[in-house]
Amino acid sequence: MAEYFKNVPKIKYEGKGSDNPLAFKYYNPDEVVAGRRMEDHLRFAVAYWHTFQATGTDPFGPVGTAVRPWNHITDPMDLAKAKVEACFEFCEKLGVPFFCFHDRDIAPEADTLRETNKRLDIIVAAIKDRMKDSPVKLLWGTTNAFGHPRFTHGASTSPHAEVFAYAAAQVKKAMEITKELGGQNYVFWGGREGYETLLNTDMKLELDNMARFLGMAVDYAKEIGFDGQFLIEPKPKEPTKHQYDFDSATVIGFLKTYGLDPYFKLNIEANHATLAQHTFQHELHVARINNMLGSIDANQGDLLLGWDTDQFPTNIYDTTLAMLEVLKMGGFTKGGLNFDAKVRRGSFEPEDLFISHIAGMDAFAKGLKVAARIIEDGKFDKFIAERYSSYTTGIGKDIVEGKVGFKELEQYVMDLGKVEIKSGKQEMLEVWLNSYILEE
Ligand code: XLS
Ligand code: NI
Ligand code: NI
Repeated sequence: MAEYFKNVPKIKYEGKGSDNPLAFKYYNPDEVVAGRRMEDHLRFAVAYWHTFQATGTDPFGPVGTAVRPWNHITDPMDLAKAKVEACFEFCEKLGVPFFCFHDRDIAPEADTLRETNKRLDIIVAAIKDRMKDSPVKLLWGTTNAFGHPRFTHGASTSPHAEVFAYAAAQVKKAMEITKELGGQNYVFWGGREGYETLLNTDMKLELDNMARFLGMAVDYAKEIGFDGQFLIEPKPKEPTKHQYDFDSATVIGFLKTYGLDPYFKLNIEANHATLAQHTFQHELHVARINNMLGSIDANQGDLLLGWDTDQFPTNIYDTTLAMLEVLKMGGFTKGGLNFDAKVRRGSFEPEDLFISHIAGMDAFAKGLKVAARIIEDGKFDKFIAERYSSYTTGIGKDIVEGKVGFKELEQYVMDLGKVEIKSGKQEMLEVWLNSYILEE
């Protein structure tokens, strides 16, 4: 078996003092935090598309910069097979337990779906074979129904019924292979499900069709006995100007409108949150309080750039606040932290693939430890409980218990005089947060 990353050894935990770029400073898989091993809390995944497919191009540099150990392979199927080997070697050396893929990442598309599916079957067999003697598993599979020109106007929201049919056939097959590989989730990211202008768009039909499509997916999962979790990944824009799955709140509303909410959870991506003018924590929180937080695409954007830069997550504030949400939901069950992130065009050496993942894993390990301490201390929870304590007695309790209406409330305040409110103490709380991050 060929070794692709010859200069990189198995990555080890060396602790805070280490300055070895190929070692973990915080991520120590067996360390127990809040009653669970770090590895089991974090459930990291490598994204096939960024790590094995991306070549370092950008809109101004169509020629890739990435130096990859498979760059000399020209036959597309040989290349696809080599990448399977490279993926398992990479995940095993990093100690990442999962990977994620789109159907078209693992096998190149052919002229007909029949031929394409044959190619997929060959690669799926190779993955299955490699899985036999590897701890690496599939976190989720998905479909690329946005890259091919047929999907220019969308997939399930295309104005062309044949495109809807094509997308359905593609998702059917992708669900089958995800099941075959033991995938724990199946993701729907609405590639081009959105629109550019209402001058040519029947939005109502497009939304109804998107719901019909998801309903068919639910039916087919039942039919083939796929028990993975279905996830929808919100994103407000890009590639279309108005993506239908704008943010957590929009997706939850959509699912409820069409009665699909029992079958789906959300896959929240940090960079999509900021594109929607929300924080990552906001998106996670909205999903969590609706019992819809399923999984996370762990990356970060650049607030000075208005697009999905998919950078590796290194911001400890964000990872801390994110892990707070994950711990508060009781931890991941089927989901995990998928690095939907790519190295910068300037970071073109193979080694950078390891360094960037290590950076993200350490940032989330640190975030996990800080979040666990915050929860254990309970200071923030106590502050919030106190802030809303007026709803636990008297008129507040009556409001919560539905015992009063406008008339009773008017009567209550009519002669009340001055109403006392308290400081929200935001800055004090921000200092608390800083202290936890700096001390842990
Ligand atoms: C694109 C999305 C995509 C999904 C999977 O912005 O993040 O990579 O995660 O289709
Ligand atoms: Ni994503
Ligand atoms: Ni994205």
